[in-house]
Amino acid sequence: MRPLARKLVKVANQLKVGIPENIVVGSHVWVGDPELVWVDGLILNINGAEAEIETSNGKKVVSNLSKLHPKDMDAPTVGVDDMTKLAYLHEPGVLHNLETRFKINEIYTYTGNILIAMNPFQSLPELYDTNVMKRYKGAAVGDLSPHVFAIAEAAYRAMITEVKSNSILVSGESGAGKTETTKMLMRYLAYLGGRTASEGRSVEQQVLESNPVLEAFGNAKTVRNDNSSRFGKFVEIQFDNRGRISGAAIRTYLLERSRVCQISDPERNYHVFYLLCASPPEEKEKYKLGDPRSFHYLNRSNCFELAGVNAAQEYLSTKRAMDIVGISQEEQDAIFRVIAAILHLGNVKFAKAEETDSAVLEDEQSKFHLDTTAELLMCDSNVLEAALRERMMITPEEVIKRSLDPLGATVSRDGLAKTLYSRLFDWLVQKINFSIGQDPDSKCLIGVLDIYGFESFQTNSFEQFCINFTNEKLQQHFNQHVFKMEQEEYTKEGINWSYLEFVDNQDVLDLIEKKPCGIIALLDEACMFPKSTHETFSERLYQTFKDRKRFIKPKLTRSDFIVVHYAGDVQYQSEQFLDKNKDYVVPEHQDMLSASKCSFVSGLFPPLSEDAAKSSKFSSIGSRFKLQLQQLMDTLNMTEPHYIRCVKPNSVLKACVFDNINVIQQLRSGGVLEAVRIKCAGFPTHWTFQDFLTRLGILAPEIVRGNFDEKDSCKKILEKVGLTGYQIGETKVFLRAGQMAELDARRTCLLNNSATVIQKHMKTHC
Ligand code: AD9
Ligand code: MG
Repeated sequence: MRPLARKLVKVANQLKVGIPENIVVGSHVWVGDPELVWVDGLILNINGAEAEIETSNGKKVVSNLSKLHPKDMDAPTVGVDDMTKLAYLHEPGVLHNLETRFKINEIYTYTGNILIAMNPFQSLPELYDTNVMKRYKGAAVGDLSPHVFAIAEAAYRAMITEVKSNSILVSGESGAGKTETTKMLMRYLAYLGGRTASEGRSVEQQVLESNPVLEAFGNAKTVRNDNSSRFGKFVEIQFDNRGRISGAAIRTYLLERSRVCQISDPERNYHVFYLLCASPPEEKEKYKLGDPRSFHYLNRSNCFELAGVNAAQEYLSTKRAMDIVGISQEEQDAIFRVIAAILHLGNVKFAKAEETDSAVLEDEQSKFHLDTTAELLMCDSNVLEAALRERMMITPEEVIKRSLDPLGATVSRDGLAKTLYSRLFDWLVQKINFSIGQDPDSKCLIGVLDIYGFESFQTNSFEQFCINFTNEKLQQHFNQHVFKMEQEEYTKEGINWSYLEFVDNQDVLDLIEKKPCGIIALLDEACMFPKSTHETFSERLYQTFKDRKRFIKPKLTRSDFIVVHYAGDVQYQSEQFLDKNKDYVVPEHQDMLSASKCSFVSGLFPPLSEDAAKSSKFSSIGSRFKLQLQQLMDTLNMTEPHYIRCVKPNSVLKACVFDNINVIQQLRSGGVLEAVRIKCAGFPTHWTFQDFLTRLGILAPEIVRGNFDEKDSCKKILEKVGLTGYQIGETKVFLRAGQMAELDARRTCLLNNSATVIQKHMKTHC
């Protein structure tokens, strides 16, 4: 069995609560499989605790009984639109149901009130047109097929009726469809809360058009997604007391700065660089641009075009979107000058001076690009060169100028490019917020969160660490919510429950964020101590966390560390943690840019206050992110959450391909299986009295025929078969894990017996 599949099956077995006692020879079951994770089969023989199974893909396998799951032979061939309707709620059942639906283009499925959205990797316009929006308007969740619109509708209705803020949390791995889903949600909310026939730019139009602007500057092609968002986003849509959109605020999280100067094949830099290189000739001339292949920051990869995207057209539509969100022509011009300046800056190369190690411009070309950068930024070219090549050391006695070596100057150049880009991105977000405007009187909002999912790559750095920290936070929120919803259902139905051990991930969060000894605090400490290296930092981690079960020091490395996340172990390489945690603008860069003759550029670098300039304390990206995240959690905690889990059905980004291993892994890291586990630990099967009688009335026809109401009939049937531990609620029967399978086994047995009786009867009479 492939290691991953083996691991997944192991996790799945942990999900099992109790071994169904009804697995006998002739039972249909799900058994672990190296390729498919789960495959269905028929039990041929049972020997003690081992069963021999013939699988539907033609193999004979032997498995321990405890590792098998019963297969529901009565499950509808088109699947069920809510996992909680599955007779047997277990991992293979969940997987099989998703696959069945995916194959008939039913990409949405509920698990209680969580929406699972499979990425179709094909355009399905009929699923999202205005008529569909009309149908969902006013409909309750469950009345119509599962849909993103149903979730937006539920959030909107709950907001109106309960006068309470709601939030919709969209998560999933890269390329799973979060951003597309978010856009659909926003479109639907704009449809519900938009004003008809308004004049000029409406708030909802601005909210919608903020998407293409942020995508142009914050999205890029990666190996996982041609349009990957390289930042997290929380859009807060404010409504007035008549339920109309009256304002909005966008908060963004952790833009990936390193991409500006570092890309590798076949990825790309941020879209806007390529769009600008495809602008009309007069603009290209103005920004002194040409072929993207001529720029170092772009040509480190061989990918310049995106399939199906016309960059020239995209440039124009980005400008249109910028107009709508209120970015003036002058501002747009300055923004594009900064973008072009970054490209030219990347082409400034340094060589070693003849007699010393100092950096000098490599050649005339570098001089040309340096001058062009300065011209575009409206700075002094000599000052720019000095800012790149030299550092001032201020001692009480004197000011010492020190030249950097070529490598140092290159690092300085890249640092400047990253700072410029990230300040520009922040400016855009601020501008959009300012121009859409906030409604101070709004009592209710709907927040939509589109944030990066759990990441575990070959190499994992500070970015992955922050991303996975975010996911731990959201996972805790999710678990608590699922847990609470289950409890509410039990309370509503008058069920006694004293159960549920649910494994919290608080210990991972403590490991990461607790003061004074969490990883972030120790990282800050290392950054403040001048002699620290990534190795001393790692050593400190090893010492501090040597007894923590969520922390592992891997063998054979002196600086990696493993965090045992809820979604799996991730090995982090600490090499760049210290650098990436320091939000530091070189004073020479700061001074040069704040002296720019372009007010836009100088505005990006307001002069530092005396104290800040003198302060040797660095500003920590990790701690700031932690604070931002806490603020996000505080906001979310004040809202009624709705969850959408996006799932990528395959990693080749193709329509109609469903890869079990891929999907299972995402269900697990997205917390869907955790939700199933929480349900399984309580009463996973909730059946209305009527559904229960339809399926299981055969176990006691005399009771069904008797003069009892539905509730009593259910009670009597359950008493007759002698199950224990189940509960009867106000409208539903609540069964423990495995009990439904047990009842079904009896039913099958009865059906088989009656078939034999009929056959015998027919034989005697023929
Ligand atoms: V990332 O973490 O930002 O890298 P996302 O946001 O999860 O990622 P995105 O929404 O960008 O993924 O979707 C990736 C691609 O899948 C899109 O560009 C579409 O081509 C495709 N997609 C996603 N959802 C849908 C859909 N509902 N219908 C059709 C879709 N195509
Ligand atoms: Mg995205």
